[in-house]
Amino acid sequence: MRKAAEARTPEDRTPLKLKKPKSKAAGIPAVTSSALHGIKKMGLAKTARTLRMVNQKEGFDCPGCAWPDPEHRTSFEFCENGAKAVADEAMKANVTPQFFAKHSIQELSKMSDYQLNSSGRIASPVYLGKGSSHYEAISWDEAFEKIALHLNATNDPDRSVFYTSGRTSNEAAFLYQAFVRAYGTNNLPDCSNMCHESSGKGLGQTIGIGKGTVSLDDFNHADVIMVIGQNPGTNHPRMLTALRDAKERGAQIIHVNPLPEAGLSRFKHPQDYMKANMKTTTLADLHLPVRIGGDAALMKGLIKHQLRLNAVDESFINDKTHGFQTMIGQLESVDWETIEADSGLRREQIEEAGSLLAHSKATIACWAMGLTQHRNGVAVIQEVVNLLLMNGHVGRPGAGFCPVRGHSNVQGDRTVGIWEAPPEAFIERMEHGLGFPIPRHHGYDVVNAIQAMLDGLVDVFFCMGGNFLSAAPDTDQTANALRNIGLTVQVSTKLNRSHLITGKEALILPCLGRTERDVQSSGPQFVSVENSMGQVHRSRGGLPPASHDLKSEPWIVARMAEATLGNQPLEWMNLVDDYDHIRSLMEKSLAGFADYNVRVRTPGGFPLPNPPRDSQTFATPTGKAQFTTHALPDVSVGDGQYVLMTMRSHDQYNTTIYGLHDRYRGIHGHRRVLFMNADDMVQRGWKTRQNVSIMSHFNGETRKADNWLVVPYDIPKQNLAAYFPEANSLVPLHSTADVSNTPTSKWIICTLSSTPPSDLEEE
Ligand SMILES: Nc1nc2c(c(=O)[nH]1)N[C@H]1C(S)=C(S)[C@@H](COP(=O)(O)OP(=O)(O)OC[C@H]3O[C@@H](n4cnc5c(=O)[nH]c(N)nc54)[C@H](O)[C@@H]3O)O[C@H]1N2
Ligand SMILES: Nc1nc2c(c(=O)[nH]1)N[C@H]1C(S)=C(S)[C@@H](COP(=O)(O)OP(=O)(O)OC[C@H]3O[C@@H](n4cnc5c(=O)[nH]c(N)nc54)[C@H](O)[C@@H]3O)O[C@H]1N2
Ligand SMILES: [Mo]
Repeated sequence: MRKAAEARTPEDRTPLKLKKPKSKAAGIPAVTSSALHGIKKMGLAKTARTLRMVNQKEGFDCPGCAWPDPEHRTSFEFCENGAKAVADEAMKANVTPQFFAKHSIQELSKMSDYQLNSSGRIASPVYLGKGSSHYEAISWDEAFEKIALHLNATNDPDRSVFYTSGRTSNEAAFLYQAFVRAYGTNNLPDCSNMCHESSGKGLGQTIGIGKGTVSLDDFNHADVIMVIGQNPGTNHPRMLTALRDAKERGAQIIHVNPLPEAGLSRFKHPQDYMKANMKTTTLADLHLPVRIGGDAALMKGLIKHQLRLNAVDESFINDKTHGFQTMIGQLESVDWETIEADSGLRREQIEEAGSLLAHSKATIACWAMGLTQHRNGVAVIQEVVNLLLMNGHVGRPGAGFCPVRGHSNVQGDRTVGIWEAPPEAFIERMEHGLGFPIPRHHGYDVVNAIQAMLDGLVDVFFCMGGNFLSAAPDTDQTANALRNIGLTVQVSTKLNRSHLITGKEALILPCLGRTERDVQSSGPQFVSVENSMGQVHRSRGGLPPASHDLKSEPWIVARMAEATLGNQPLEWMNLVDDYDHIRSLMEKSLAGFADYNVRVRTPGGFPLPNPPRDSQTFATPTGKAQFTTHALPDVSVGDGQYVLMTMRSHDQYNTTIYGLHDRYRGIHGHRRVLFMNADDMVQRGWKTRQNVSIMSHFNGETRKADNWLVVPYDIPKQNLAAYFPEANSLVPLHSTADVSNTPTSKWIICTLSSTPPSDLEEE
């Protein structure tokens, strides 16, 4: 019989070692760390061979992040964390049916996320039967028969849900959404719902496109670059090179972050060591240690200061925008006292930044999860839009919006149709290209999908990559949701907790990774991806597959489609014989993809149309860029309460844990730490390593997680930080951003106790 598996990551047993947080990013430790990671996992020769293929025009796209590649690449165009991502994928395929015979689901669930991932690549398809405690080998044919049986058991296609994580190529994602829509539903939640959905919605409503407007070259022409709520030293290390180059050309950088993230203080390009250049560059000219959630107030302050300095581009505002007067009218009712209290910053600090902005001829605003994962995620991004629009900083060299995407193809997936709520024009074009009708009613996003599962409305849950259980909010609730399902299917490369908390039956279908050769019946294939700046380009894996039994994602989709729908309404297997066939269908079905098969073959790829960037045109209802007016959010925190944000360490890729160190923040050997302001600790009488329980509070409900070690840190008072995914059990399912419905992973109201209170039983 199957015994209940642990949904939450087990508590760390390794000791916590503390060092002084770093004020400098990269450098020799980064070079050795990436080399060591590779060598430990792949061996020396393979490491050298593999890393030379990353991000080259004829190589594969780094599965790390979505930061674009420069025109002039070095032969080592990767970073420390990209190297970790590549080495992680290049591990041996030790997760075999024998491995599963040895370890029950329950036993595996006692392993840490780090141990699960370290088990290696998944070697062949496996199946978990009803009530069974172990996965067993299954053939690909039988696996697809099972999936088809479940999908065809109902005549309501909306009882099936199809998730996508953001590594999936354009070809796989396009084919997948075509199948899902042919099957009859728009239930296509994706990781974007938990990530940059607020950016997509915020920008879509105001500038008419849900994407950024800058290209990499704009960084060479910017006067001021704002980096807001983002930790590039860890999560987008190659961005530091762009920032360094911009600095050397005279740009100034403003860093808005509750934490003094190392990458933005001093930076040394790791590859400079090879040239014996020992110079470091100070990146941020100004660090604004905003309180968690205080960015909206800060933006209002910056706009106020610009107005006072008369830094306003009147002709741009008159010709190209709408709503300016209403926006500044509302601003009059916001006083500096409130701005200071809400942002946690002094007026002089804000004015200093405002003056830099007022003198800038070209400003770029970059941001990531520090803005999007808030209740007002959409509104705060629209305040950033207000700030830049008032000086016309869009659609001219060196200026614009730069939401820095996470997963390496999350933007491309959305472009090609992974979208639970596609607009009518998108559907019409897709219908025309595909040649069959597409359902109009919108599907579930991530949070609504979990609720639907809890409500017993879902029979089949298919995941194209990712780790839904651990990435989603409210781990215990999400686990209950998944256990409620008939069949869960995971297309994966590595073992994770979503393989252990499953529906009544479960399948794991192992796939090729980005780095591996993909050969179909017509011969070797390449795929395409879109980077954070809308450039579409090729990616071709070069390594032999980790196991002979791995299939490509497009092939898996085509076989599932064929098993479920037969040869209707598309000839699925014919499409994957040669990925050019998929791309031909994309040419007809998507705006901006004309001549895809030709243009994708040009070295470096091609940019998708971006009307704000290309011609300062804005596809909004008014035909103009839209200023918006928002009241300040309530950011008050009660006595004895704190706001917790969840974030990434330097040694993880989302839920994949590469190691137990967060080098730049001085944390070693242990992940269950709670970063806390030293004065707040003194007030509670707590010392470093105090063991505490965290209780989160939302709508009268309490969630609790025990055994966190407190670490004093340079973080505003009443603010706390802990790592994702350990802290996800504290994120309430329905605490989401307005409009985007993104979980508020950076705004969790908490209390702390040094001994677990007895009246709250752990669930
Ligand atoms: N190595 C590595 N690379 C990655 C990833 C990874 O896990 N590892 N993940 C990828 C993915 S999917 C994504 S989305 C990106 C994520 O990239 P980031 O958004 O940089 O990731 P987070 O660790 O969530 O960090 C958010 C930052 O926001 C700050 N912050 C928190 N709350 C606030 C706030 O209220 N206001 C402001 N101004 N700042 C705040 C935090 O201090 C932190 O510096 O990285 C991508 N790249
Ligand atoms: N509390 C909290 N929660 C968060 C966040 C946060 O900041 N705080 N961040 C959110 C964000 S920004 C995101 S993007 C999500 C991430 O959510 P997901 O994308 O669902 O999670 P990942 O951890 O990136 O998924 C890792 C798994 O993907 C599989 N994988 C890796 N490469 C491939 C591949 O090429 N193909 C396939 N099929 N599978 C592959 C491996 O099996 C691996 O275990 O998490 C969100 N959750
Ligand atoms: Mo993300």
